[in-house]
Amino acid sequence: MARRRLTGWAIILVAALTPLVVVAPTSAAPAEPTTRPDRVVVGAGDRVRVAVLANDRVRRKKRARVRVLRTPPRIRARAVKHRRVLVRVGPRAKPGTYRVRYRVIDVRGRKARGVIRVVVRRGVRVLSSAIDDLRIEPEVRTGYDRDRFRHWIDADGDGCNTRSEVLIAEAVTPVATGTSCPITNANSGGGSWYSYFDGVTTTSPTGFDIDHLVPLAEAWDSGARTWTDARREAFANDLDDPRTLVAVTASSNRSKSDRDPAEWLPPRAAAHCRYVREWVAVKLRWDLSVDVAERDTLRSVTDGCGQTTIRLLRTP
Ligand SMILES: [Ca+2]
Ligand SMILES: [Ca+2]
Repeated sequence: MARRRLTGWAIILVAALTPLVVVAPTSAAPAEPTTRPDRVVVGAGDRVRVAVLANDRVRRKKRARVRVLRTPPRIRARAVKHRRVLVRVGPRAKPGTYRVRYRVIDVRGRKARGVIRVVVRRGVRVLSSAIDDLRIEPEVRTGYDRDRFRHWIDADGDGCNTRSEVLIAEAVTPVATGTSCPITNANSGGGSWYSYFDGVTTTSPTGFDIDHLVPLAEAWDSGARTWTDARREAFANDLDDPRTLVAVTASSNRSKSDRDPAEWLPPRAAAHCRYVREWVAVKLRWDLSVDVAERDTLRSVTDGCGQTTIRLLRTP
């Protein structure tokens, strides 16, 4: 008890000797609400959610309100949850830049105005809208045979087959050009290649496969079984869209086999967004369907990819 009383006296003594310090109020008024300069790239018919409140120091910002003030013709916009504006681009919107004006009101009633610049481009689709465009159909493997897709042809007769053409196109270090095809399994032509599935670089093409991003069997299941032989050949040797065929390590190609994204994704997590973008682009290009599990995986990966678009390059 005596010890506790002594401690009490010590505290009073220290307090008395401590000079009075004037502390500036730390609870300064929270910063004004700030909107962020936003620019989104979209295609006609797209929907995109845009976060509009940049200042995360606005108190209890969860209750800040957003109100859309004005939208240009062919663009619709409204405030949605989590201080976002849902922008819907009309299917007939022409390429160009449109401005959506809005206002943010924080819990103290203070206001800030902002603008979303909506850049409409031809042949572009927001990835989430592109996934919604995919037809859902049950997949049928009946009758599949890899030989039903004639592949590794030399369509332009220059002595390089499709496999070599892809290696030449994708070489990180360009291959030496010559009169005959410089790429064979024994001769790399001086090129080097990067496999984005697993982050491996090589100067030897023997360790690399040319992957049909949408595997031949998956293409068969999701629509190619009804195609002509000529269309299947065009798909299997597609050099007009660099996403259909991709040079990757043989080990990653073989671990993938004929699986779709619900069953297999590249071992490198940083590659998932690119993989899904390209998968969706190839399926749309060739008018192939998806199954439900595949569509769900495409959506869930896309949720982690931010605002992202794909270029549409449909077959004639
Ligand atoms: Ca050729
Ligand atoms: Ca599938």
